[in-house]
Amino acid sequence: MRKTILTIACGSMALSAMAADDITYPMTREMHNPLFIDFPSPMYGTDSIGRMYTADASAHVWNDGRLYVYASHDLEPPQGCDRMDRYHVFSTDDMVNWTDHGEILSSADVKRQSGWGIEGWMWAPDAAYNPANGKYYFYFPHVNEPLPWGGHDWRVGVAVSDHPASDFHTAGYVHGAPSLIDPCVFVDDDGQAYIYNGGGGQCAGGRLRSDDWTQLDGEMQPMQGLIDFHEGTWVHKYNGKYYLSHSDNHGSDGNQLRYAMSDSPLGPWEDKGVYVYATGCGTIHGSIVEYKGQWYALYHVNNPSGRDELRSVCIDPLEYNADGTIRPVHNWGTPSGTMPTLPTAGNSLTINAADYNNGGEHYAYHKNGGEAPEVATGKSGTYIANVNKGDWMRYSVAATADGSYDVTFRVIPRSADATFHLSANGTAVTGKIAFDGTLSDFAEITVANVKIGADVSYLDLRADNGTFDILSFTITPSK
Ligand code: FUB
Repeated sequence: MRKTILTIACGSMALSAMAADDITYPMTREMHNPLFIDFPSPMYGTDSIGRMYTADASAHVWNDGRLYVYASHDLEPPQGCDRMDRYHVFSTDDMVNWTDHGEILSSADVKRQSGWGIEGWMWAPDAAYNPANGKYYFYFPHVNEPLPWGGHDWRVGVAVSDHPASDFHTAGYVHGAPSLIDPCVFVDDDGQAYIYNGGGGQCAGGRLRSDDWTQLDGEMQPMQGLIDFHEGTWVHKYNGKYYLSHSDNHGSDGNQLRYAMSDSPLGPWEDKGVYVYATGCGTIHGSIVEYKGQWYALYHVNNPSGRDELRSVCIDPLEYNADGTIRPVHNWGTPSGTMPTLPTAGNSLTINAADYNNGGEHYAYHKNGGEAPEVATGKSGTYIANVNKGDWMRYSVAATADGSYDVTFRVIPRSADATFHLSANGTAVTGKIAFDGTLSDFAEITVANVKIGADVSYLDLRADNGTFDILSFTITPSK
């Protein structure tokens, strides 16, 4: 049996052995997806050090030639969104070595500097640079006060600095912006700055004053034409067209990133579909940026922690089609052998569970607790043992047409409550598959008429509950 424990190292010092006082910023490390996780971060309410969990990445390239990422900060141990109380900024000039510039703003700073806001509640931010005055603007959604009926009085706070990653000072908030989360600021080629915010199905946009990027020029208006908008607005421009990307309300395996296009920065918008499939994390929040001639998509996953309150930012190349539409971001890794095509009538395809994609925590497999899946060998062959709630394995496949398939899984349920499901491109294509009791050897269970679309690129086996071993699954066109 192979069992690999992933170690969390921080230079030569284990993170747990550090104290907050040991951290000196800026610090630079080589990073691969998921990003920033190996930077040390003070844990909530103590002096000890944990991992750096980040979400809601807003990426920008400023005129010093570096790519900057302004991110939300999830606190360990998991506190939930209400305890998010600070922001860090990260940057790179080679896409390999990333610098953590340290904390740039906290809810305590906001209260001290401008007298509003409560502790925590610092959600997805964005930043902008105004070449007319050389100032950097940091926009953040923050709760001014809880409302009596259980809602929140959200404001779009603004902090200003002469530097991209330090010395931000709160300048108040954008008066008149609706009480919504996730501000985004887009600066057009003519220098006009636009601001957006939104959540819970509402998205608004408007202009910032050309002489004061902390204030609105007129009122913000609802953005028209978006489909299934949830939150996380991001606006960018490519080849003269405007793109508004956002998370949706997709249920199984988490939210997805969708986008819409327009000839105007304030719409109306035409929805163009999904460009980042669900990753298993409840939320997703992205940005799109060009750096050194390559476009990138940023988003977050929960793979390193297995928890939606401890997220990690990822970055992957983004490609456009000739008509300006965006191809789904290829973040599902490379298959370990040849990539099988789904079978035609009269044929079947068996995929061994242990043949999950090569790659790593970003896209190929995930074992909750930071271990690699347990690959074991028995009389039936090589299988994956002790698959637990939150674990998943990914298999690249190709489909040539929309199809309906019967899928037979060979599984040993190790606990009576074991359930799992199959997903295609991040969408569940089966319900939760359950067993009657536990078993000592592999048993077959078949789910009939599983719909798999022609666009499918990968299948995920996702454990919903309990513990089971899995040997293989066979896909056969339904009769
Ligand atoms: O990070 C807190 C909230 O979760 C953000 O504001 C949303 O976009 C979602 O990612």
